[in-house]
Amino acid sequence: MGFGHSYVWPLNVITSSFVPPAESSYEIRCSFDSTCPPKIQEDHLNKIKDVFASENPGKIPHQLMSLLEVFDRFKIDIAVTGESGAGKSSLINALLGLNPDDTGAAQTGVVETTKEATKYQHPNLPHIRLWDLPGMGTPSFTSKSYVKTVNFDLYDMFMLVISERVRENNVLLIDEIEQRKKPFYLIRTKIDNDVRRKKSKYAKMRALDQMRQDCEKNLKEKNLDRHVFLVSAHDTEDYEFQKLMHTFTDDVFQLRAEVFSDFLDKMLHGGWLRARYATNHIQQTGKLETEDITELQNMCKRTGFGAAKVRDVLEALSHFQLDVAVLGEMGSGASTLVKALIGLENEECGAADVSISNPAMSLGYPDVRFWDISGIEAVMDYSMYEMKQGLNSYDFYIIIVSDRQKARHLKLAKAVEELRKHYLFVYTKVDCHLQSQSDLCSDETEILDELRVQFMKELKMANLSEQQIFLINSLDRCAFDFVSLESALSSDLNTVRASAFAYYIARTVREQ
Ligand SMILES: Nc1nc2c(ncn2[C@@H]2O[C@H](COP(=O)(O)OP(=O)(O)OP(=O)(O)O)[C@@H](O)[C@H]2O)c(=O)[nH]1
Ligand SMILES: [Mg+2]
Repeated sequence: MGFGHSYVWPLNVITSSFVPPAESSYEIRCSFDSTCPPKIQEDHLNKIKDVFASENPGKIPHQLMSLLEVFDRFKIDIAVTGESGAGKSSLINALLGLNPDDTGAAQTGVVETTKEATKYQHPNLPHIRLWDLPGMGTPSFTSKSYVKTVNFDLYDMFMLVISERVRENNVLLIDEIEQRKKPFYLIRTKIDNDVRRKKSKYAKMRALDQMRQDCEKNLKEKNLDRHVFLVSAHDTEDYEFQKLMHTFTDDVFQLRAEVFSDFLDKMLHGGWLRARYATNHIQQTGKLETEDITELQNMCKRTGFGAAKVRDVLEALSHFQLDVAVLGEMGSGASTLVKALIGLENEECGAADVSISNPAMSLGYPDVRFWDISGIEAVMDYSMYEMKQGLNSYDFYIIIVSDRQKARHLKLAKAVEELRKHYLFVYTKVDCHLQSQSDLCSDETEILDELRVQFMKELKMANLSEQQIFLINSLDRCAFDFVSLESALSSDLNTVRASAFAYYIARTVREQ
């Protein structure tokens, strides 16, 4: 019996696209019973159940983890290409969130600037390598030899950058990309230049419309349906730069999964020559280390995984929702913390709209559902077994430390550790703590350091493995440890995703 059945543990949750079933006890079951809403849509789940139907569920997590560990190290290469001076390097800087003068930024200029392909790592997309290619149509990179010289075969996707208008060279590049059956975006940049002198809103709209039509006409003539974005690398808040970023972030997991499964297909089922060619390509481009390729081959032999099965697994993974429980006492600030994490201001539209059975979701944490669970004091009398039962349907936990005397957070953390899952400690309303200590004549840093030291002592005494606490004020995301909380959370959620998925699949197969 989970404590959800005898206790109504208030579950306050915010906006989402998820619509819960209309059952009166839903919020109870969802907070403390292992029947959280499905983490994968039914069609994908059914597919994956078929894939593993004849498998011993006990072996599934290990099999999946060894596949996903290799997949996690798999990199893909995106080339930013176009004519000389089109604005390729400037676009790369905009994608990386850098100014041209920042360290690590791509060099930009009014004369031929990029002379060799240069690799850039996107800070939030660790598996993606962006390549700034030299421009086409200069004496060193003539239109005729360009594709061969920069070697288009090395890249998995292209961002074709054009400025002013679509020229013959651009059409040539489209043909070369198409011949290789690689995806691409057509990015019309320097839009700010084109609309600067347009006085009225109407004239501006008309110019934008004409530019879009010019790009689309060339694609339509070739029967191609590709994304077109009108952007300015100098004004990333305007035009379609944000749309480009979001589309790219959404597309890129799928693309990586396709490139990976395609490689497996060639390696496992392509015949000796194709397999050797594909393996060399993956090694030479550094998409995987040699040991990973060997591990992948052995794993496929051991488990009988083929490319089609891997494709289904990765497809299900791309739809998998991670559930994060934000646990705190009544009034500890759990709701405010959830709102801050998903980027809603307290008074913002949607923030006040707290319903009892929707998880909070945000673009900042794709495929993560935050469950706001306050009122933990009500369940502290329950046994460790019951507590674990209740917590088990979540994948990750943020434990709010509010009343240190009662040490409830320690008991919760113990339960999470016994489930072999991960959590973070957060001390909210640290600004109030500072105010209450203001008569001690210590400075702010001393008070905060003292708080951390005391807390570490408690953790040590309780024999807990977590060694960090984030001191935050949820109403001010720039203050105290909020930024480091966000980056620790992103990195932890990335780490737990694969194992949460593997165990969820095993559980689902076992239950069917
Ligand atoms: N107004 C405006 N100028 C831009 C934009 N993007 C690039 N530029 C300018 O265009 C010039 C060329 O930009 P780069 O980014 O160096 O172009 P590139 O395609 O990398 O050039 P090469 O490497 O020489 O082929 C620079 O002076 C940039 O400041 C934009 O969106 N708006
Ligand atoms: Mg350049």
